[in-house]
Amino acid sequence: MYKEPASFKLDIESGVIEDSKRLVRRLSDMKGYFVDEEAWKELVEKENPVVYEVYAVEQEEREGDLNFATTILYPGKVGKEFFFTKGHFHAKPDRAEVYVALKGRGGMLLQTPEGEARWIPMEPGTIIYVPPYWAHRTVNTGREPFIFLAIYPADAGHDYGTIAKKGFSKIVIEEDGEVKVINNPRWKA
Ligand code: S6P
Ligand code: ZN
Repeated sequence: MYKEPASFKLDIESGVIEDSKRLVRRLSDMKGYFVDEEAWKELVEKENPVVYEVYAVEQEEREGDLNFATTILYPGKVGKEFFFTKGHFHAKPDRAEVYVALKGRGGMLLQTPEGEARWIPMEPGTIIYVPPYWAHRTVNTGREPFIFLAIYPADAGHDYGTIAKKGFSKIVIEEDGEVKVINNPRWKA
């Protein structure tokens, strides 16, 4: 009746968790996500880079249990827009989450179902509490891989549909050598 306690090895330098499930997202997996579609197409045809990798340790979907995963989000841009993760609400939208930044520089966009957005910068040591109901996407604003750990309820699940269709109301770009969080020109409330 009791599950066996377990420990896992995280390589802090690479972000890899031993004996976890690896998922790779290439730029071609993110059609429609970036504002500059021409730049997206060009980069997909040229090198189709890996945008991020996830190393996840997941339990059966059961209330009360926990999953965790590291993400390695690579540096890069599509047009002016920094590389980011797809971003999602939880399938059970009232499930919260905790992020711990380990390496590199970046930040998190959070958004309510009504489209109210927040930007929180992240550096090694930053811990973010993602409250229930907020969609979340991470962005690499640096020049090296941005690595973080996420801990989330085993029954949270992922709802990618809304964000895939509408995106976030803010985007994160580089302009004049600066990181800027601006309104998404394609956003419709
Ligand atoms: C899971 C957690 C992270 C993300 C990962 C990739 O709830 O938020 O492990 O899954 O950073 O992002 P995404 O949006 O493609 O799932
Ligand atoms: Zn999540």
